[in-house]
Amino acid sequence: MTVRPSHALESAASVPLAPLRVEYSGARTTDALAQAGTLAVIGFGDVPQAHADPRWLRVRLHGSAPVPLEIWRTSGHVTHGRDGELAWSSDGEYAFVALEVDEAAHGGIAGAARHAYASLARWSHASPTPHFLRIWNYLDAINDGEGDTERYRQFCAGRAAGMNGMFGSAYPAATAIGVRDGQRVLQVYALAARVAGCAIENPRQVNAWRYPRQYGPAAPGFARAMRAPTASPQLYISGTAAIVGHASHHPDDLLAQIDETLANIDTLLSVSGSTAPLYTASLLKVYVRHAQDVPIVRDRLHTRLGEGVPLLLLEGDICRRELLLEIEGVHGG
Ligand code: 3EB
Repeated sequence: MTVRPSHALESAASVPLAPLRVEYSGARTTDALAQAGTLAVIGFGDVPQAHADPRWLRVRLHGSAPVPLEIWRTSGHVTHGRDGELAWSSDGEYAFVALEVDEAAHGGIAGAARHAYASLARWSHASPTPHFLRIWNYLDAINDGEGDTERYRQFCAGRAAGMNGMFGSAYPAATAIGVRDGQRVLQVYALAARVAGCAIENPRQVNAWRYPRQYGPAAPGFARAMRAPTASPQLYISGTAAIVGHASHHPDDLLAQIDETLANIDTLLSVSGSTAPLYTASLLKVYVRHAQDVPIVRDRLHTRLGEGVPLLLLEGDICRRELLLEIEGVHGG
């Protein structure tokens, strides 16, 4: 073993990371897991959940056509394991960490969210990759319940309690989407890194963590995007919808919601300093509330962005009832 002088160890903290390679792939899960450098393989819908590998995760959302796998790859040597409820993998630069929390064991969705985030916080404190860049949240029946009892609002309250100030006002990028299979199991997974990223907010939108009280007792703790700690710019774009200021726009107009969402994402790209437009070097994951809207959304995105942008389209519920779609993505790297 080589003992490095301490100044080298100190400066290691500021050395940028190689970009994470993210792709949507028609590969088979087993083959994807067997490839060198695979940090995580995320399957959607009906893919068989036959893998005990902690890097494998199935999200309970369906597409109208066969949905590709999402594969994360690093250039380092990946190790993986389980730590209580947490499944993890890491190459020392990046980490994938995931958990599933049974709501009934925690008194409901708020308790489950609190438990999930407290678990992630505990994990990060002991990890060489303590900085969360991006977090995904999937919960059943997200719009059930009225007013402050709506399950999304309860989720936000529990998440805030579990985070317990760990992020200050520098939240990771995030997605929170509703599944519809009646399984009251909260699924949370995250990308963390050895070096912190830089949270990006959108001047067209009120910062989500400053949403006014009318949207629930606890504001959602996420940033609009996260600039990864990479030398070549890489941006993790949070779930983005037709919200301007803090209000939803175009409640009954799918095409206008798509265009407003793209305007929000374009603004994020320019704020982040990206010199490449969205239609290059991007992967987009699109959540659509109504199955019959999926082809319309696909066509509109092809018209606006060209056919070259990899799209992963899923049917899922957005956290506000009037929102018909949400788009997240990875840009650059
Ligand atoms: C919005 O802009 C739409 O609660 O983690 C998008 C991304 C949304 C993440 C979250 C919610 C979340 O408020 C909803």
